[in-house]
This record gives sequence, structure tokens and C-alpha cells, in this order.
Amino acid sequence: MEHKRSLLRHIDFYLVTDSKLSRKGTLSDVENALAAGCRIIQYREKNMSTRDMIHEAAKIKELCGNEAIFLVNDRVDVALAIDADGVHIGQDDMPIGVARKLLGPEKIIGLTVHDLSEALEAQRNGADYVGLSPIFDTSTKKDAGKGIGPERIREVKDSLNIPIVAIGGINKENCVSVVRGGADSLVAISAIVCSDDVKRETKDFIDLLRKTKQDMGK
Ligand code: TZP
Ligand code: MG
Repeated sequence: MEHKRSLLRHIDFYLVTDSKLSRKGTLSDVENALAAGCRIIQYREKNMSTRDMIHEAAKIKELCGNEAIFLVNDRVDVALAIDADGVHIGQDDMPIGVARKLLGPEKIIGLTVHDLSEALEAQRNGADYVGLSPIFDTSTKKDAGKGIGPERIREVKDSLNIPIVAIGGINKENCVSVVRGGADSLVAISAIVCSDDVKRETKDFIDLLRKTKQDMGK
């Protein structure tokens, strides 16, 4: 687990699955993203039986092995059932203190935040990273709200010492502005899972992110 926690300090491109939008299916998307070098995967499945989720999550955990962090969205029970590396939860999900009690001190917990005050609270309550959302307008999550813009990332970055993962409406055209804005990592759902070549797209994002960080002296 210590190894997975150390991976968290070096994440760049972060894959979140979406079986509704996916062209080739969740397992194929995960396989291709891992093959491209992605080192953090979140299984986000909103409409599936718990039984099927556990079955699929166990397969993804196996694919991730020791190479990538594997988190489950929302479902602390599913994460516990298959011994995932942790969870990603939102403001309306299980409170982070309760999730921590159930998962124990070693597991990774990410929390979605929308502004600086939620980000500071997340850090205070023991989040291992925050997902700052949404950076741009997006139709992937209907209730995400209006994009805050990449220039709002900096104040959060300067006030926190846990990693910041940016999410919402991010694509290859705007991802450099997100990294320049201060994000440590970023998620792109539709830009990845709607593409014909998930491996190529993931690789492109990783290259852009690494190059931008290098240019910034990060
Ligand atoms: N949480 C905030 S925005 C979002 C989620 C899950 C959707 C991001 O999807 P896309 O397609 O990258 O805009
Ligand atoms: Mg949620």
C-alpha cells in the first residue's frame, strides 16, 4: 500500500471509466490506458447491480496489479469487497470521516471539491487528494454545474499540500492550460472513452502533461 501511496505523488493522467460513453467497453479502456502508461484508474459505474460491479471491479483490480492505483467511485462497500486501493467520493456521498473509519488509515480517499473552502475542509478531514470540478462546462455529468475556469486552480494549489486532480470538460486542446493553472493531474472522460484509439489518446495526454510540467520546472 505504501507503494500505491507513493504513486499518488507522481500521477499525471487519471482515467475515470464510463460504460455509457465507452466505445469499446470499460475493461478494454482500462487495458489500453494502462498500456499507454496511466497509473491511476477510477471505476465509476452508476447503473449496474452490486454483484456485477464487484465482478468487474475485481477484474480491473487484477489489470492494475502493482502498476496503478485502483479506486472505486462512490461505493465504499465495493472497494472493501475487492480490496481496492481506495475510493473517490463526492460531497453528497458517505462523509469522509465515516469512509476513513471503514477503510482504515492506509487506503486512498479522493474527494470532489468545487472551491477553495471545500478543498481546505477535504484536506483537514484527511483526503489524500482532491478532485477539483468542473474546470470547463461538460455534458458528461449533467449536474456538474458551470466550469470554474483553469485560472481558479492556482489558489487551491497554493493553499493545499495534497495533490489536485482537475476534472470536467478537459481535452487535448485545453489540458495545457489546466496544468499551467496548477493541477497535478487531470481526468478526461469523454475525450478518452469516446475515441477510437484509447491507447493513443491516453499516450497523447500523458506526453502533453509531462512536457508541460517539464517546461514549468515541475
Ligand atoms: N465529475 C465532475 S465533471 C465529470 C465528473 C465525473 C465529468 C467529466 O467528464 P468529461 O467528459 O471529461 O467532461
Ligand atoms: Mg459520487
